[in-house]
Amino acid sequence: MTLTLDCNGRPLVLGRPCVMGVLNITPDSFSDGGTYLPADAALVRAKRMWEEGADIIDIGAESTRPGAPAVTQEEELRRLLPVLEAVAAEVPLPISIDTSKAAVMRAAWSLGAGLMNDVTALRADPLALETIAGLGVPVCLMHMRGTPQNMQENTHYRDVVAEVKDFLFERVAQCVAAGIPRHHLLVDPGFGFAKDLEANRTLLRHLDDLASIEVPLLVGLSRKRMIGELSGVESASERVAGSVAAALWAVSRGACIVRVHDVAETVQALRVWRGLS
Ligand code: HH2
Repeated sequence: MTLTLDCNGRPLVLGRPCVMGVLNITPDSFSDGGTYLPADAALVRAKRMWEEGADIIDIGAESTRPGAPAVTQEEELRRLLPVLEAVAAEVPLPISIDTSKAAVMRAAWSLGAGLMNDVTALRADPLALETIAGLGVPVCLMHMRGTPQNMQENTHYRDVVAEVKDFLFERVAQCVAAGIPRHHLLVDPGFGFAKDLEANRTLLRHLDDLASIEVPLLVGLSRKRMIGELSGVESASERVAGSVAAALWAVSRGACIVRVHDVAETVQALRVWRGLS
């Protein structure tokens, strides 16, 4: 049976691998910081991703790259709300919000956002669990240790696959206990979040082990440092082909949604991959 997520009235059909287009409205994101900070540029980018075949757009107003400074709630809302309002009015796709703050989740929901993407798996804000349960909005729970400020000091694992799986199992159980329906949940191993190249590779090789959580899997590999390390390409914006290769690897091992900066290239690759499978 095909699972359809109701994202605030906009359906996200998970019957085939879906493409989540990244829209960073930050001055400091690792690969596109500053580019889409002006609201008009962000809207143009969102429309473009829709035309290119994205299934959902993920808007982030706070960078989570290693070492990125935390952003206040006021600043996050100031960046996010005008862009979200414009995108929700002009692009019919479901909209995800990359945030860890309950107040941002609530404000975004009231403007039409339909999925919350929390890199802290609803642990950073003590009100986040009850906010998600109360709104009835789907949520993506991601694995990370520490915070973006200190996570790369904490990359040693005894068994990274078991640890990430146990963490996600436990967060899913906590969400269900708090009243969030299981069919509103997505999980993400968090590539590059408190993980070095070896940990990322091990997780990718064993991605299908995470199927036992029985919650759809989202992965974000696009342009990340590991793509640079594996390909030898220094500049993040030039890691497109490597990112597409990694996305195909991930969907062939069970990922339902790939979070990407390069929508057209990923959509084309996935169409060919599906046509051949
Ligand atoms: N990666 C980033 C941000 N949010 N969310 C999920 N669920 N999974 C990810 O892998 C993930 C994420 C980092 O990428 P990006 O948004 O491009 O950079 P920055 O955090 O610097 O804005």
